[in-house]
Amino acid sequence: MHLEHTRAMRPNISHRECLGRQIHTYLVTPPSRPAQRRTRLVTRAQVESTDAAAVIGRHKPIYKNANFPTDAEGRTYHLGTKEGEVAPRILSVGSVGRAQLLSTLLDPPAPGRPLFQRMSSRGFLTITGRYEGEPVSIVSTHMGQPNMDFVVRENRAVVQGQMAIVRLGTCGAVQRPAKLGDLLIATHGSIAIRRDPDYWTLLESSYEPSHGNGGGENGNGKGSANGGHANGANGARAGRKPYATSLPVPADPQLAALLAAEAAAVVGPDRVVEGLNASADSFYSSQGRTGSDFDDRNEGLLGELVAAHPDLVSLEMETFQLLDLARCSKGSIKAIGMCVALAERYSNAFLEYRKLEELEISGGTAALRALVHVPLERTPPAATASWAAAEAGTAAEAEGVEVERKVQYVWD
Ligand code: R1P
Repeated sequence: MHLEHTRAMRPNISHRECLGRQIHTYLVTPPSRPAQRRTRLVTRAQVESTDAAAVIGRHKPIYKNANFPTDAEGRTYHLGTKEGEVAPRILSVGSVGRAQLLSTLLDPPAPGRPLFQRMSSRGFLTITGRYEGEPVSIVSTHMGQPNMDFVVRENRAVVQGQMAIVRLGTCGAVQRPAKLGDLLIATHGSIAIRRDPDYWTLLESSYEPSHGNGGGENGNGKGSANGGHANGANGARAGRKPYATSLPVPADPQLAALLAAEAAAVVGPDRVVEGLNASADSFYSSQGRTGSDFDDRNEGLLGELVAAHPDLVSLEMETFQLLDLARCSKGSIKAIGMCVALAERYSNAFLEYRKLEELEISGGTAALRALVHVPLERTPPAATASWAAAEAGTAAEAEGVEVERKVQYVWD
């Protein structure tokens, strides 16, 4: 049995219009069993929860460059945007719903010119418009550091000149004075917390370093002259902890100061706390959440973090990656993270969820104001002159396709 697709719509209907309708698909059995042919309906939700291009049989893009894939139009592989669709000032938010909510803060678009919106096949939503007259984009980034990596690198590739990126997320407040509903700003930068699976591997009595390189603190894990493999495992285990923390990476001080001032203006200074952030590689074990289903060995993690970092205020999952990439961007990205404290990890309290929307609006207002007021250099550093567009041009030319290089900016 295979799945065949037909479109129950006008031939020239757009893909976006198509998402608003029910799309007929046909399950086709072998010709010997035509009686079992039947029709089913695919709802909009089903289309959006999968690769829509695959569902409706749309032509798949061709990617030529495995190093940095873009299609012939210059659209990036995961975010699906191209030069002209993303502003140099970006508000990165966790969820699609938050992106849509905060898009209501943007300047009203001109009649007949709705805000630019693009949802990629991977579910990254980009909304571009203006705030106080300045072009800005709001990008739903989803969860975790790998997704922040996509957002920073793929947006960097389609934007000319210097960029500013502010993350507005939710987080746990790690210690007082941070409390429920506060806006916590990573002015002191961010550390990363990573679970170290080698810790558990080295606990296994059957482990022998010859299966790998031993991964020990001393690097070779091959054991000593008197110990062979067993001592190698012991040596690798010595001093090892189940969770590793990085050194802090800094935030942009100018953007941090602007954001703190704007946040204080919106919610009042007593509800803004600046300090160090920690981005964990998971929501549960690496943030010190405990349970009996798994051997996580994290009961003391929060206490150790607070003891080692008295200025630690927030615990979440993305800011470290944003700041680390900004730090490595050769001066081309200014970045900062701010989060609404959704939970108090020290008291175990959780915010009433109905209050979140108002806090997102407050945080979003402060973030957008900081974004449009931070000065950016317009002259692009050589390394940031629209990498994706150049790659797309190369791919298209290789196919003999004429390349239109003039960029149309969606906010013009
Ligand atoms: C976990 O629930 C998610 O919420 C926090 C964490 O960093 C993680 O992404 O941020 P967002 O609300 O921005 O998604």
